[in-house]
Amino acid sequence: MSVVGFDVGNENCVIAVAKQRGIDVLLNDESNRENPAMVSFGEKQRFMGAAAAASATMHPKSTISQLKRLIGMKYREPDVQNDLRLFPFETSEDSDGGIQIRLRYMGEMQSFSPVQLLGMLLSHLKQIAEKSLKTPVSDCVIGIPSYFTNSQRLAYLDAAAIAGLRPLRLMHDSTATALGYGIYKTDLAANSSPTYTVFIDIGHCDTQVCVASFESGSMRVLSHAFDRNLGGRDFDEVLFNYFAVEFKEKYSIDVYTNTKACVRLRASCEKVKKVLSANAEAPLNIECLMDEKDVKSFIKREEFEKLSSGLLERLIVPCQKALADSGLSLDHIHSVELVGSGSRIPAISKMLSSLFKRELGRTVNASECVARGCALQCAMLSPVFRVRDYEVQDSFPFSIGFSSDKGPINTPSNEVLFPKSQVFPSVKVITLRRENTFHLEAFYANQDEIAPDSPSQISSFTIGPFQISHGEAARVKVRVQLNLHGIVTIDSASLIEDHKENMTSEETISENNHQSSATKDGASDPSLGSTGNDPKAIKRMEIPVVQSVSGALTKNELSEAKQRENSLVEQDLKMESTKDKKNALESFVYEMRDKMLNTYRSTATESERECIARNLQETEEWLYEDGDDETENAYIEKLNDMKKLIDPIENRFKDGEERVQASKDLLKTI
Ligand code: ATP
Ligand code: K
Ligand code: MG
Repeated sequence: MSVVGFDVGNENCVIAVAKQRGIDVLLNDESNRENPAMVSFGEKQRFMGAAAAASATMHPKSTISQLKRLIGMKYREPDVQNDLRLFPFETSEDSDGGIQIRLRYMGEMQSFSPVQLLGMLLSHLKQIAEKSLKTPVSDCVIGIPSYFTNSQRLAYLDAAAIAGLRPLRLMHDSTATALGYGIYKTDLAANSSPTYTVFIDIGHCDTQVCVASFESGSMRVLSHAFDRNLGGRDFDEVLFNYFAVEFKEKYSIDVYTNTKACVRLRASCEKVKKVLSANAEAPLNIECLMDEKDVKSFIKREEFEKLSSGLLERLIVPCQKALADSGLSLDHIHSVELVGSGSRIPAISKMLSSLFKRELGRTVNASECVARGCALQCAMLSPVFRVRDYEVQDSFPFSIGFSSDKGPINTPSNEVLFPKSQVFPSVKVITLRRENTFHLEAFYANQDEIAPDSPSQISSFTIGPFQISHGEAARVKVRVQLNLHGIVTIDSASLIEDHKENMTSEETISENNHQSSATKDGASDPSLGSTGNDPKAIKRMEIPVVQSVSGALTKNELSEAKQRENSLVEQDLKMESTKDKKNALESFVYEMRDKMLNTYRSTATESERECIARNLQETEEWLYEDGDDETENAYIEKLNDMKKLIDPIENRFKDGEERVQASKDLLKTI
């Protein structure tokens, strides 16, 4: 069993694996360490990763990237609507308010959900890992942004299930980075005060900041902050708009009206941005961008920095927020680590360096740290691997409340069951008095913490039915868990028989944080099934709990999705093997043409040579015309027909060879 960590980015995916001597990043077929986060549909087959990126400009409307932006989201959320304006593919709203991506495949319009598409991408990453490790891959840890909501987390688990992966943990990207940083920090003395580090990850679409404290043998995340909508692509967009305006004047073309032109200009702007990271100016040349016009321009770094000053300023906000929420001041911070390839713009490190009043640290591998941290965490959670004890405490960035159908559940902190910055996984036990079946709702308690206009409900739970004795309301204990993935669940509900002195307590909440750290066995709690921390209570009976969550697939939907994936895989394989058969025929034609001219020249008769030459010519023409897109069998048949013509000559030639060899052997023995 292998131990794998996946960083699924909006632009790049990285796969890391834990081995006895350390963490390795896996290479793909092109020997690259980064895999484009893309899925592309050709006419009859899908392309993933690097192959998808290669087909992106050819199939702009059926190449999907930035899937993380859509996963677990509702169609009408403002962030989704903003993104959809930029994406070249077609979308629609499904009956549950979710997103459907519509594209042409196998000659008709087909719809796919973001979960289905992410499943394809994960399955591709899994294949790369399996090919490289030569063993099946299932257990893994997958990085996720800390700002992911419950439904985004659930959608990730569904996508992983479609791909046949079993995530031992969905891990916050920055926590993974911090783990990879901390576990090798052996210079921390056991009794000295903690070291505080700020991690800033600027990706393609987002910025995540976290403050972590490190002690010998443990780390703890103190705060997470983020800007969901600020990353490398926003800098591309600044350039895109700049050139779009320029080209309208200079060439009278409006790229906004042309999907393909938009895709190509955006890709070029990203390149310009990268060139500007190392050079004072960068050229931009695109042939035949639209209306058969070539465009030509250039931009200076100074100008780019001026255009992106608003973005640079916005970067300050999550940095300051993370620091404020950590309760630390700037003097406490030992180092600031900048990661994510979006941060390679020189103006960014300049600005952050002056904000934090220091040189930025360079300890961490900026593009691999998330995957490496995930692989480490997977090793720590996996039963097959031994890692030295190291405690990881993460904090949850949202407050979560619970209410019942009798109104809010009173807690000391006003409806909030898990306050913001709660260490998780975490279990809390709610005690309620009820006569019959009741409902509980989990929700985000502070709308300011989640995206604007994002739904605040998380899950609803039906608890019951149950029987009460003496016609009196019974005490029900409900164990609520914020689990290792950051997903809210109810583990169990039980009817409690209690002693008289406890009858006065109406609604209470007790903490049960045995498993607040994510070390081994983090997913199971030894006290599960007991009654929380109330020693006088005696459990009388388990009560059924039915959970209805928004965003998760039902069992049936999941198995349908897996089936659909299987048939897509089958079609891809069929096309791959068709391509192989076509290539085999093509090489046969070239090989035989050569052999007829050389090797078999004297073996074949003139009429044979003429006939075969004609056939080879016809087959070659067929391959370029009618036979360009044929079935696997058509290529096999053609090849067999050709072989039938050539076999007699080949046999005669072999016989001749054997006779020559035999006489040589005979000579030797004499
Ligand atoms: P996310 O974290 O948003 O999911 P990701 O992890 O895929 O995305 P990264 O791979 O960390 O993102 O960074 C990708 C971004 O980095 C892209 O916007 C890319 O253009 C940008 N980038 C890569 N190299 C450079 C460079 N040399 N200069 C500037 N930007 C760069
Ligand atoms: K990445
Ligand atoms: Mg990233």
